[in-house]
Amino acid sequence: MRIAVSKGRILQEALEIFARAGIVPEVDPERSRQLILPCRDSDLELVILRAADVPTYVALGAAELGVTGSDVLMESRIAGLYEPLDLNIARCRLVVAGPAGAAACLTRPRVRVATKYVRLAQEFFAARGQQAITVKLYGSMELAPLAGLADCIVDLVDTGKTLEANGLESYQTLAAISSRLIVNRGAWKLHHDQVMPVLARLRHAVEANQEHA
Ligand code: PRT
Ligand code: MG
Repeated sequence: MRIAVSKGRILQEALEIFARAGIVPEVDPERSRQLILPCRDSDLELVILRAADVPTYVALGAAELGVTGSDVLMESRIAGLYEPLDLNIARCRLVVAGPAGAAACLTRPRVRVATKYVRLAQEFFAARGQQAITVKLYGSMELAPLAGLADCIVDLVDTGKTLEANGLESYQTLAAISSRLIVNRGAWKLHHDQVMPVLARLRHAVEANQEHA
């Protein structure tokens, strides 16, 4: 079976949980350029992907299992996936943020929002009865209000240091975020006897990880 894992900040914490579950790639994915990584003593292999590509691989069955952020899952809302386990890693919050002291934009009828999470931002402002004019960005969201591109941003915050360093503050939290194990629905049914033991090992590994945190 193949496990698709988000590269970047999720990867290191995911590898720690995998190691506890006895899932250990033969080469170090943080050093190697290999894209398919066979694991020791098993028929499992890891594929390392951009976060947003993980649900696509798993939904289409190119990987049976995957690990990605709940932010990615909420925004993409791809069908054909089960989400049986919260790995409780790469935790952060999805927030509306903007220049310090300018939270009044949350009360105006129209607001310009820069974000990678266009769908979630639209839904948030629509529920408040505000019209959101969204600008889709792929990175450095924090720059948008400073450059006059938007009134506010919808983005992830961990320590809050990036916001602070740029004179911004969080106005409101939309969701708590963590990484999730996802499983292809077909694999869940057809390969139940292969999926279940891996899920059980990962569940124990997550519990052990929590105890040592
Ligand atoms: O890099 P690439 O373009 O391939 O994709 P990516 O940027 O989406 O990947 P990467 O490696 O950044 O990982 C993203 C995933 O990690 C997200 O989908 C989340 O599930 C998770 N995650 C957890 C975070 C953070 N914490 C986080 N703090 N992703 C991004 N950030 C960024 C945030 O956007 C902001 O710019 O970190 C900055 C804020 O950090 P603080 O500590 O200053 O608040
Ligand atoms: Mg990144």
